[in-house]
Amino acid sequence: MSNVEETDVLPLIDLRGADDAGIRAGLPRLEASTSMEHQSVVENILKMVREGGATAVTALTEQFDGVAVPSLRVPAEAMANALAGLDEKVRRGLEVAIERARTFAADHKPGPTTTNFGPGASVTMRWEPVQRVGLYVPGGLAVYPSSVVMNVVPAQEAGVGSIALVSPPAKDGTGLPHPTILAAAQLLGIQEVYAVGGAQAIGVLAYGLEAEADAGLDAPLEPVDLITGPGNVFVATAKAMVKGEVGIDSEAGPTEIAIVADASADPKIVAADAISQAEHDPNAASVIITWDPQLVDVFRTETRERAQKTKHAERVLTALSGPQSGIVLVDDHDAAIAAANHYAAEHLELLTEDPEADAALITQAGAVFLGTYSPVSLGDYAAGSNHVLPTMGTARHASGLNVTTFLKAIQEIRYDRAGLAEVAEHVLALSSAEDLPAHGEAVTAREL
Ligand code: HSO
Ligand code: ZN
Repeated sequence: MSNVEETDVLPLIDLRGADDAGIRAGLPRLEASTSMEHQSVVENILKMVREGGATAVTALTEQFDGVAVPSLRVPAEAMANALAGLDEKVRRGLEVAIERARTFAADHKPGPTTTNFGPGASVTMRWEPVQRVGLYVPGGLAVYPSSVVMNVVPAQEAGVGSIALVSPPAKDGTGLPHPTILAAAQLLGIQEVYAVGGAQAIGVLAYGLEAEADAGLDAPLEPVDLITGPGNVFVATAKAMVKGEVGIDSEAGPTEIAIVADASADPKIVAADAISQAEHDPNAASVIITWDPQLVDVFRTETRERAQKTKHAERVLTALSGPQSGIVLVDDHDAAIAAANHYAAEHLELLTEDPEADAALITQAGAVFLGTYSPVSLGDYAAGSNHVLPTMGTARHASGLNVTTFLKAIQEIRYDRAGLAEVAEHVLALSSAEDLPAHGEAVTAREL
């Protein structure tokens, strides 16, 4: 693309003069990456889980994680030990995160509503929790006890009665998932935890497992109704494959942050926040949107200098200089808001003169962070909001994890004779228009 100037970090994406369609087309975006190769590997793994049960799962863990797992189900004692060994400050941090997430979630549990269409004619909508939820927690580089909180708390507040957690065994010789993951689960009262990761973990949740004492599974693992939680490309591919048989939250892509910033923004803060999300993944996206050409160099220089000094500089610099990141320069404030809406960021920060007024103009984003003192990393841990949010522009149609993710709506139809008589002729007209006369006859069969 000729309007992209390659630089070290945050390449300039000059969309000045572009119309609305041009702005949409010019925004930097990572291409979705699941290949045929991934699909055939995952298909095979799922088949092995279905056919080989717990023994096959243990063998797959040895093959892919290089870990021999003595007990697929994490023993209660190991859970208790993990919490006992948790650093006191981390425990307090998790407790505050849980408390805030719970207070927030409790506010969103919808009650039943009844709509009356006249005497003897009403429809009620009421909400019931998903019965059993499976939560995938990734291992490896990224160990996120905070994600355990973000997935479990809204499920619990929705009233989900049964939650199973799966996470790959750490390579520390214990055959157990990472201790902070176990500690977070224990803190939340989750007792059903399994040491399994990757596509095989998704298979286990979708199909269940029969008890197999030799594999450390004394009781059967019942299949779940809904799987949530992020994972690598194999996990995402497996989730897409079992979808339909079970519900899934979404296929989460790498983290992204967009920042609309004007001359009132402190460049140090713009840089720190852009770097904070780039820290997750070399494929993470950091996009700064501005209409002040003089700020391009200011933001870039500040970000470069800060990025070079950060602990995970290599990962961060890769993310910041990738084709998914950059500084988007547009003509004016309106165009900046339009760009933010088209981008539909997982996280959108408004570091502008009037973030409150700007927030009112935002129609597409996973979460919006208003002003200097609402950084994304606050939302990642302790704002009370959820950090599992739609990525890759899916905020156009999807929402962040919340209580309703774990609820189903049931519609109850309650008509009496007079209520049915009132509307019968319209049912008959429509059923004959669709050449489905038995539909109409089901109404006239009744004494009206
Ligand atoms: N920013 C990530 C969540 C996270 N950050 C977990 C730190 N730990 C996606 O929203
Ligand atoms: Zn984060």
